[in-house]
Amino acid sequence: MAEIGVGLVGYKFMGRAHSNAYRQLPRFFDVDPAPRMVAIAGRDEAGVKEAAGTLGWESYETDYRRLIARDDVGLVDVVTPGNTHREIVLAALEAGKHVLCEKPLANTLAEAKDMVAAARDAGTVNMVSFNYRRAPAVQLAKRLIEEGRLGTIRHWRATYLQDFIMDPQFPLIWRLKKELAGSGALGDIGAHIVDLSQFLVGGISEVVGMTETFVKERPLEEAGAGGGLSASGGAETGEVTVDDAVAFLARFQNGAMGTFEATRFAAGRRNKNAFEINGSKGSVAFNLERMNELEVFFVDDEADVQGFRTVNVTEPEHPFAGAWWPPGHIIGYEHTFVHTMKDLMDGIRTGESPAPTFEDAYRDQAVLDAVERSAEGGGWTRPEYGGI
Ligand code: SOE
Repeated sequence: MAEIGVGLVGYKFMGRAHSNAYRQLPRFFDVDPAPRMVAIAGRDEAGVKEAAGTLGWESYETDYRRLIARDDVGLVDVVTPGNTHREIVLAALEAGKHVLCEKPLANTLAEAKDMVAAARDAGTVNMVSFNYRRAPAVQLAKRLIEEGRLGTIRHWRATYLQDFIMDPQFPLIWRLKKELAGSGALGDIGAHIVDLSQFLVGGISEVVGMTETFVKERPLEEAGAGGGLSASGGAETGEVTVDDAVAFLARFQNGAMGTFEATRFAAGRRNKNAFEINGSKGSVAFNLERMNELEVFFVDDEADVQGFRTVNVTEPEHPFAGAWWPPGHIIGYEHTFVHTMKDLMDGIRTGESPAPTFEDAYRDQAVLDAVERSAEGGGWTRPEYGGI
């Protein structure tokens, strides 16, 4: 079996999720090439050295440029904060590597445009890790829509709800700084429901939205570590420069209506990514908290038994499901990354970039950009899809 050397840039949460996926992939799927976990890169040598051992990498680098320059690395996987995506991805493409980039592709539409152009020039395989597309239940929803089982799509209704920063004492981490994260809930979790909407329903012609930052000042991270006291003796604080929550309406190019909400202040909702699609012949509903299930309703069911029913998407004929366990033995969040890597390896074999490609992710970025412009007082705003 052929192998491809993988170089992973970043080793925190997404570094762990991607490392686990590379390690598990060849144990459950026939892949050619198979990923070889050659090197992981991070600036902090102690941290990345420990991560290499814990996560199963053959070696580590403290400079991503050295990782990209290695002849034994054919695929560069970027899981760093969004402000570094462009520079790392462009360097990897310039070096002729295949590239997987975590979502969102970039912090701005202009950065995303540069990355699409570089990917076209490089001619290698590119993909963005919008992992929820490859939950089997989401893949089943896609199949039902493509088979016409829902009829004409009328409504897309999605929420992505978290609550991890509700405490005003939660420190000013990188995700709360515009210069590092680009935006808050909008680009982090809103990006997921935008991508799912474009995957399942299609392109968006215009949006109107609003954002809110509920907690505008937070303790600096150093303050949390016992340092950084202000003159008055309290913990030093810094300004939150991104949104805590976003809500927007959308009109899809195919005439469907869309409602979107993403927040980090939904008390009790740890990671609830959920959508419902209503069509002229039926509906589907997905909830990541019940990831193995798809709620379905079809208008042509017999009248006396009409109603939403729950499909347990763990049968061999369901996408990806058969590779794991017998029916009814459920899978989890981490498996969506394994499925992403499976399709990436297939794409590297065929030379075809698997969706979502950089171009797909550019269209996601255009929607995020339009929502930001609308929220800044722009009213109904059109995504600038044409920039590429
Ligand atoms: C934090 O909101 C986060 O880790 C996102 O960045 C991921 O994309 C999402 O899958 C889980 O939550």
